[in-house]
Amino acid sequence: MFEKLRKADIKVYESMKKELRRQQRNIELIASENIVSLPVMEAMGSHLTNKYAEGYSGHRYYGGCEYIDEIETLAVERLKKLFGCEHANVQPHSGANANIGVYFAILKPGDKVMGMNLSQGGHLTHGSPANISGQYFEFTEYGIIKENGLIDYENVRKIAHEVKPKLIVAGASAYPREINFKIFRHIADEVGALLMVDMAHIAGLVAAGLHNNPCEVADFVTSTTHKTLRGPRGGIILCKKEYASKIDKAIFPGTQGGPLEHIIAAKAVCFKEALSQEFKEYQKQTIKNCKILASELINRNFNLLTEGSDNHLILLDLTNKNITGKQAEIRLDEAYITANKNAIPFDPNGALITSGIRIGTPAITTRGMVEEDMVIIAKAIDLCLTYNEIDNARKLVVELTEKYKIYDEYKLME
Ligand code: DSN
Repeated sequence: MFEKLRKADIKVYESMKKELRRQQRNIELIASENIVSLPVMEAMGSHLTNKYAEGYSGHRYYGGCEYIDEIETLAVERLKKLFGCEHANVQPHSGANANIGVYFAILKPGDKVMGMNLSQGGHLTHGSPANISGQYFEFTEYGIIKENGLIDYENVRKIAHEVKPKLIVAGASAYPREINFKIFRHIADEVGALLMVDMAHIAGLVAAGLHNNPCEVADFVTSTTHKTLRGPRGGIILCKKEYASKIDKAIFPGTQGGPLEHIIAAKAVCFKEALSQEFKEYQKQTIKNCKILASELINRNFNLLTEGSDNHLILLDLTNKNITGKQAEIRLDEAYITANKNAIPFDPNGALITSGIRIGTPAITTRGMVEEDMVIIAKAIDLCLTYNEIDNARKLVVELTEKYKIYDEYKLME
């Protein structure tokens, strides 16, 4: 594979090769990353990128879309089956575009919305002042209970009654516990608000039936397709039938032009994979691995937000380890462990330095790692962050990544 590229553009080829080696050499603990299958990659890297297909299946603004229609219809139908939803749009180029699409469909500039505070687990597109969401709409933040790190549902209710928002956004990027979407539905109903759930992080767990399904209660559900769902980089919107036309118009022509049909084909492949029993077993193992990693880290005197995890991610509070999140990220990287610094709630070090590290098990579980490997990973993290023994940690990492190769059987790049 990639032989033509090697001959045509050695610079790009060499950088891609180095990145593949990095992915093979490192333990990937970024909670929002995963490793796609070769069929997903093949669909992404295909001739479908040649085709313009503005519009939707059966109603395109270009000729020659009959096979594109087959593919996009397949993606939509599989997605509806996967999450049991009434309507699906597979065209958003990303999770951020999916969120903006929902806002554009139902809000006017200046409308009141509620979203989770970014430093307490939310996402930029849930009303951060740095994001279009925070600049065009009047967001009020809710957050967690300082003492236990759990979402403060009572405070969400109180704020909702005060603010009377048109829309409540639920969902998080760094929250290690199951979110009770039914409570959000009750609160939204009490104040006459619409409910949107951004399930990007947990979509794979929801698909496998291991997390309550927001499609049962929310008016709109958005997601990326590349995190726990293990598909190509992209976004989706699911909604009730009554909003189908508004949502479709908000994506095209509202906020996007031509859909990326090569990515939509890869989404269709990903949804087929996600409907399989093997995928359910993978998600179970992802959660199992996360629980073991959490308890091993607690045994090594690490503080975890909420003291554990129900899902695929852990948020480490490093304030007892005399190291910032930024320093920890660098030190882990030196030992070939990839993770990201993350603000902890009420972080004294701010968003650029931070006092936390977010880690997740989706990618290492795809790689085949199991419980006993989590013990080794916890030991390597401890060697880095508590004892600053980078060389010893790196040895443990290299042994593990040699054992669990990625794409090895495909000989992607020699
Ligand atoms: N940037 C993603 C994450 O890492 O969680 C969220 O979109």
